[in-house]
Amino acid sequence: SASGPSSESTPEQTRSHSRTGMDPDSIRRGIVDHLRYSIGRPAATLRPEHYYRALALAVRDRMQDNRVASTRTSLELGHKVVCYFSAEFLMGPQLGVNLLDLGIEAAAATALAELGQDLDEVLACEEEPGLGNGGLGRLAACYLDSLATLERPAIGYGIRYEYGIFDQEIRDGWQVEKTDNWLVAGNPWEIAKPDVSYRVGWRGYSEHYRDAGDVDRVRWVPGRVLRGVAYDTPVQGYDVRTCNVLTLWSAHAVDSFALAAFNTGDYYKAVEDEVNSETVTKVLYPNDEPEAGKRLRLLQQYFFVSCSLQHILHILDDLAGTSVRALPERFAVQLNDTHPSIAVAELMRLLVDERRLDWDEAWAITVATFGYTNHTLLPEALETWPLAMFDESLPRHLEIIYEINRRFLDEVRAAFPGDEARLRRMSLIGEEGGKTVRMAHLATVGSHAINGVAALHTELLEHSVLADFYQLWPERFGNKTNGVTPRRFLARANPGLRELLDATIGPGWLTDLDRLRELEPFADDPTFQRQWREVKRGNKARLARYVHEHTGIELNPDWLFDIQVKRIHEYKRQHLNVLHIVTLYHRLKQDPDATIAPRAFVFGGKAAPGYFLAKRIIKLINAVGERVNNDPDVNRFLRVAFVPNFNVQNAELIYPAADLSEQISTAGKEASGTGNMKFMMNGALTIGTLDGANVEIRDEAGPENFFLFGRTADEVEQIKRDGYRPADYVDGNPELAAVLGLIGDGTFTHGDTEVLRPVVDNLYRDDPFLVLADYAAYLEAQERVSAAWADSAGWTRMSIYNSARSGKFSSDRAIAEYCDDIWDVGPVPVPK
Ligand code: GLG
Repeated sequence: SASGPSSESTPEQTRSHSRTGMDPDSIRRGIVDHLRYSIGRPAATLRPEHYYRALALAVRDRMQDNRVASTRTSLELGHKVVCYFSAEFLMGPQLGVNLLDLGIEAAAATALAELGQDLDEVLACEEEPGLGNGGLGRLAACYLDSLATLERPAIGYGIRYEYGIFDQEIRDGWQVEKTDNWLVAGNPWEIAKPDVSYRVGWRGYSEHYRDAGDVDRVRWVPGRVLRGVAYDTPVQGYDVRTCNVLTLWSAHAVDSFALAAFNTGDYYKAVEDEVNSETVTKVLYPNDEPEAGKRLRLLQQYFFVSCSLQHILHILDDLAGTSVRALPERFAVQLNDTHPSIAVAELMRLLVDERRLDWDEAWAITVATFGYTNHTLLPEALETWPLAMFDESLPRHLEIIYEINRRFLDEVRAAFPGDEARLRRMSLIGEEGGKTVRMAHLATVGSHAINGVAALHTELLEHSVLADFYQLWPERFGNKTNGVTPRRFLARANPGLRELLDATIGPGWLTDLDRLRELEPFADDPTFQRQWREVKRGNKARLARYVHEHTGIELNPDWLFDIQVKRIHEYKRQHLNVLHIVTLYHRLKQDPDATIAPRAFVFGGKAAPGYFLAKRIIKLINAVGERVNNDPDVNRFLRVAFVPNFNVQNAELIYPAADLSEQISTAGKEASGTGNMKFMMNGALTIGTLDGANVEIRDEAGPENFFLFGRTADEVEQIKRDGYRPADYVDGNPELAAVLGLIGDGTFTHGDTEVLRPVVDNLYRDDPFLVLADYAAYLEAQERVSAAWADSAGWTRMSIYNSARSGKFSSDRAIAEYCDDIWDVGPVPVPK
């Protein structure tokens, strides 16, 4: 605190204390110091972005003090640490949440004001680190937030991509990708640790040798070696001293290699080696599903996993008297999807080849250390690597995987004698259509706990994709329904609601989200309802300004805001949403006297650059939007906006502005969803299928506060088994036929009948995600939405109930479950 040193403070602490105090004066001094010593520009040339960097550095200093205290407490006192391995961390802008977490938003605003700066303007200068594609990467970021807030020692381990997810521009209705050069202005949050550096091998061969004790051993002789360097970003908990860390690895050339080449005079060879090594962490793969067979992607995965495991073993070595055998007592490693699953083989290599443990002991340690979270059932998303490529890239790891597999299949054989088909299904090596290494199987066999991310998803996992493994080890499986952090997605994103909640139920809800239930008694209170609507209207006006600024489209904040933001994917069915819009357009055009409750449809999301149909769906949305927004017959009732470059920053404006949340994936395809939770917390009602966490959202909100439609996962499977014929649905529904006709006949594309043809043809001939089978039910549910919207008090009550009952979807609940059931890590309060 600013009031001065406590009695135990050393002189050194006293100094740092006053330098890093939390009052406006200390913060202002911190900013001024950093402007002078870290930014170093003449005062007359200082712009808001310089104040942003100076404030960020001043905030980071304060977090570093907490970080030092946290490390001391957790490591020296011998507490277990959670290590979250993830190829993606979609952290979002840092300054706002860090101010919130430290409780210094007002103090920072005052300090800046004294320097003639505006906090909001300074906040807007931050370039967000887009080191993730979507839900999976953002989940990792929410989990780091909750781990720190729940005072659990934790390290996030990942990759410091030089280019994150591409920036999306919309030109003539098409997505255009631009590289995301997020580091170009520097990143004030990270601390480079050139001394925290590990060598990572690649290619080469393995050989037998005799060690000093004349024991036969195997070692890997890599053909190439890179160096990983740690960059640490502090992760502050909310209203606690705990500050954890996100360690991201950056690839460099090994100095000695470069030197050797230089000495022989081949300077350019040396530089080239540096360039090649650095490509490993150059760019994030912009795909939800892995691109099978991309060697660089395997190298990225192995690179960060190897650095991270070496770092963990190094920390163990540094703890005097701690043997590597204590690994599972001191560290819990969670594999976020299969991307880091090569860790199972790498840890075995480190323990057996380098630490010389015997196989059985090493295996027991490995299984006790790892947990595996599965995030998808889509078959194309389950990672496999062509065997030949894997062998060439990681020859020693392939040998280890063979040995793991040999022992594992023996176990299966003992449990299910004579079941050859089962052995083939469960093997770590796939045989169908060219041999492959099955990474989901490796992760499953190497983990003591395996979880799905929503109740339905876990259930499907246990009975379809991983059914054989569930039958062998039912006790290893469990569900951990996803959650999202209310700090960013409620308090930061929705300051109006935050204030109303504080005033209505008092503080404390932000770390105990179940307390939102205390809103229920106010659900029908006219005064509270009016305040609730005012907050929502303010959020809608804020989004309308943003949309206007970025698209030129005008939205009326009094209309129903119907929003779908997420990756563009056939299974998420943005095109089903468009069919509804075109249906309304068609009805209004057919009948000049028709009126409907006015609606603003808002879309946002990126398509993987190589995903042809997803990019056509973006074009479809924009084409329909252009026509609708400019046609006076309909634009009194309908508007359609596509928000370019959906990211964490604009997401914070979008979720709080929604009246209606579109969660309309084909049942059985969306593992969980997390956007659905962010909308709910902010008082949106959901129109959705029984898919992913929608099921639990509906259970919590109450079925009367949720617009349900569509085939269930079982029905979807049944329809597919019976031979789905989408054309039958068109033949039986003249309105649907007319709607598809409008899309195909050039109505929305200035007469061009080719551009949207692939979307129509795909639906008519194939429709793998049952858009047409669910169309009628979707329209009927949308009618219920419109009817409910007409009753303002009724809608407001439902909106309040949705927020009030969203407590389950806090990432604090999810992380508490992981800590209790999988990691066995309790709170470690760091003294203030
Ligand atoms: C996946 C799934 C989402 C899930 C997310 C986090 O598709 O349904 O919510 O992980 O578990 N690739 C993803 O985003």
